[in-house]
Amino acid sequence: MGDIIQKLRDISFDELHPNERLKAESDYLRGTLEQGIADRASGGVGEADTQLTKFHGFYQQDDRDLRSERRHQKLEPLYSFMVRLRMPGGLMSSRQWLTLDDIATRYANGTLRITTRQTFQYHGVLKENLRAHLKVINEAMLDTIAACGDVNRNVICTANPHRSKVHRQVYELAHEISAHLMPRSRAYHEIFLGEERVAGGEEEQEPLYTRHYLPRKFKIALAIPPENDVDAFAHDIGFIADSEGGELRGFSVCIGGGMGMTHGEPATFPRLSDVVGFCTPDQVVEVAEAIMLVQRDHGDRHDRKHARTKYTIEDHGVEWFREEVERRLGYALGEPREFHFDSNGDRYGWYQGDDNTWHYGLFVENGRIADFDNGMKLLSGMRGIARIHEGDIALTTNQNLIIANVADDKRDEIGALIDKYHMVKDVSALRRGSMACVAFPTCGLAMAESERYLPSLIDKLEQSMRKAGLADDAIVVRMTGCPNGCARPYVAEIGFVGKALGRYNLYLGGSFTGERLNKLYRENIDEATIMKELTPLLKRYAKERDEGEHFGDFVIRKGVIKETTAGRNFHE
Ligand code: SRM
Ligand code: SF4
Repeated sequence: MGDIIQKLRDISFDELHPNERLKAESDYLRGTLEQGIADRASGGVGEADTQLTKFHGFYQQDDRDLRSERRHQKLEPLYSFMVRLRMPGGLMSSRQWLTLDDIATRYANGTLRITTRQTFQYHGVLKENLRAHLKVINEAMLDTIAACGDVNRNVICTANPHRSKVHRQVYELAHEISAHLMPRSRAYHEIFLGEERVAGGEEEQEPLYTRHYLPRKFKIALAIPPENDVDAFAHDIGFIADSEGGELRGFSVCIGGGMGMTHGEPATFPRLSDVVGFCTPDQVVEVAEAIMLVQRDHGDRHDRKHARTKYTIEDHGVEWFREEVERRLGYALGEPREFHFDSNGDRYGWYQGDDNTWHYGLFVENGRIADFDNGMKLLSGMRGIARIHEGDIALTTNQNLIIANVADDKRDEIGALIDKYHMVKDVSALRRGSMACVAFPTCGLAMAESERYLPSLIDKLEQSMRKAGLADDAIVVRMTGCPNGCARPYVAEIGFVGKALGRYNLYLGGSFTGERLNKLYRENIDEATIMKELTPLLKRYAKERDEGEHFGDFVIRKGVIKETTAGRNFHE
């Protein structure tokens, strides 16, 4: 713990980002949250506490569709909270599903939102319902601790542990990493679950994080080749499983990935991680800890736009970072193993795992589970399924879900419910490979629509695809409402990044497997221009592609876009 305590004691908080004082003086994430939540005069909490709620897994938001109307009426913004679960590996029982579904209607906006990090978000939770909401989650043996904030976030892994022994082992390791890197402060239990406070010293309260926590969010993903559903290179740490004959041998270790950037600020950029070594399964938790602690002690605490691990690595060099990690570990990492990915998408429909049990992959457009006006009743349908399904339900990092380990005698019944509730539309491969972040109306940072808009843009792109003879072809398309990159758009073959209402930057040339960044192709364009740009390119792709060539590779081979070699030349 020495490095950070010493360093931060020597520096005045005035020299650091204001959030640093806030964290350190928050009494281990308590702040004035207790009072703020109890105060009924406002629907929100105090400014400082809005930062602290994140560490407990929820965000103060206001309805942006109503923001200006309420301002005109001299009313405070219509505050509510987005609540995010910590669910490493994204697995729950049917029983847990039913509980989570119940509180979506009771305390939130009646929908469940699968996120790109394999968990659920609730939107529209009012302050007076927060405690009750979190208590029910706790009773279901789940929590929201560290789902947001400057800590290690929800640990993600290739979906569905019931598929094979390796999937199970990797899932269990995701849980171990998550548990090990959890903040130890009891603030959450005291403020929201009514636990009595027991005084404790610094080491007791936060042995890993100290009262300073991390400079910024920190993310870990575990991938099982040939599937790169988690986009292993887009996170602070990526662990890529190496297995032989169904036995897990260890992980290639990747460090320094991240997506976020700011328009017009070339010092910010998405970056893919570097593969720096190998560790065995029993080393993976301590390796994750060592990497996180190097970042804790050397990450930038002045400028939050420069505070992720990717910038620490850019500033100090990847070799230096690896040596620091190895110094802490007391041993060198092994040689990375070879791996091969063939897609970063999900599997759909019925399929069998290694032990022949059945699983059903369900496409959920942009992760929103609701009963829609068009007759598709995902919420009611999943409720019906959860009532009879004795296995588990798994979430994916592509915002989809899997009805996992289905008993043989339940297959027909589940199939009938899928039909009854119109849960599966005839969806093109293009739509199945698409993903959009939340954006309006809840996201405070959105510059353009995303979840509410992408489906209609896909309608139009589907027409162009059909006309070009590409109706059955898969292209990875992702959209975000701002450059923060929540749907990992910079690794998509076609990426749309919001600039202003109705306007997007268009990125091309990511790989089908999530292993290459795309590049800016056109800036600040509207829908008509998007279609004008993409329609001829799709036609050309249909005519001139090589056998099996993916769209992202094609645009590079044809010189439409220059290849990126890593995050570093993203802006060139
Ligand atoms: Fe994100 C901030 C939603 C995954 C990069 N993200 C936000 C906030 C909380 C807006 C805010 O700070 O006020 C968004 C809430 C919107 C809402 O109304 O729900 C938000 N992020 C999401 C989700 C729900 C998108 C989705 O449609 O699924 C994802 C939740 C994941 C989870 O369960 O934990 C989500 N965010 C990501 C990812 C993808 C990933 O982690 O694999 C990224 C890019 C990877 C990375 O971190 O580099 C991502 N979110 C950001 C950033 C930019 C961070 C940066 O380094 O610059 C922000 C803004 C910030 O932190 O300042 C952000
Ligand atoms: Fe909001 Fe931007 Fe993230 Fe989309 S990418 S959810 S608009 S922060």
